[in-house]
Amino acid sequence: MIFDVLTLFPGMFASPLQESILSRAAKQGLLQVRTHCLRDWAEGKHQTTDDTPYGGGDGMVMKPEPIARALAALKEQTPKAKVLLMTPQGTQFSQRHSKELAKEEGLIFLCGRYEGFDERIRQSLVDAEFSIGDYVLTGGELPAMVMIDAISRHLPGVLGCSSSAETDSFSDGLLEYPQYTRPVEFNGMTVPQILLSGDHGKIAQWRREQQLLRTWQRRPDLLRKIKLSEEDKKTLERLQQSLESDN
Ligand code: 4GX
Repeated sequence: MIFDVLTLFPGMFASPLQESILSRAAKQGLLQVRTHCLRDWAEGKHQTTDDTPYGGGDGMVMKPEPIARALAALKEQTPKAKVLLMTPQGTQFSQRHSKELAKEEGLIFLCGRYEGFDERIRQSLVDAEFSIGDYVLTGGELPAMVMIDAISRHLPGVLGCSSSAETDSFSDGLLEYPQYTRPVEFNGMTVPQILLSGDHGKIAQWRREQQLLRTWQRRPDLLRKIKLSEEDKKTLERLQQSLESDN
């Protein structure tokens, strides 16, 4: 998978992608992140990439021509690559999108600053627009990194065989069960007895219960989105009743 990133600040991408899992994956040739400075496609002595908005108003707008030239150059190398624009106005990026996008051969991330891009870029040269959440950032660079990270985990070999993207939180639409490691007692708190029992059937059952309970308590919106098995439904009802009788 080739990730091309078009940005005014390529330096922002160095450290997050040169650590840990993504760096190992890049060294193994499983993925490649190539950053490109938008300024390289700008013209004139000052290599200007932005200008004042027509109609007046605050801030600056990114000019269309440098972006169009940059995208044309990148598309020549990876003709099938999808162009993604990072913006608060985009579709909210989710685990489902990360899985779908991991099937592409290449992705080109367009990262904007200021008030964003000239509308004609979005109209003619962009395949999809994504937001990573309802808050305002200083630019599209961090959203691009978030998406590259989430997408990369689905590429074959990136996570290694011991952990898999398919057994994570969200893979079945539920939150994760709580985890414990040594010591058995920490600051007066002990590990649930069942995890020390060695009974793998009971442990699996307890973990499923915890997943259902946590999702119900913290993210009821997720529970409404998935289809639970009859057994899960019964478990959830039992947990809800036992909590009600506690109150
Ligand atoms: N999830 N930002 C983009 C500049 C901008 C404004 C309008 C295009 C249109 C963000 C987010 C985000 C701030 C990145 C504004 N670009 N992007 N930037 N949240 O807040 O994706």
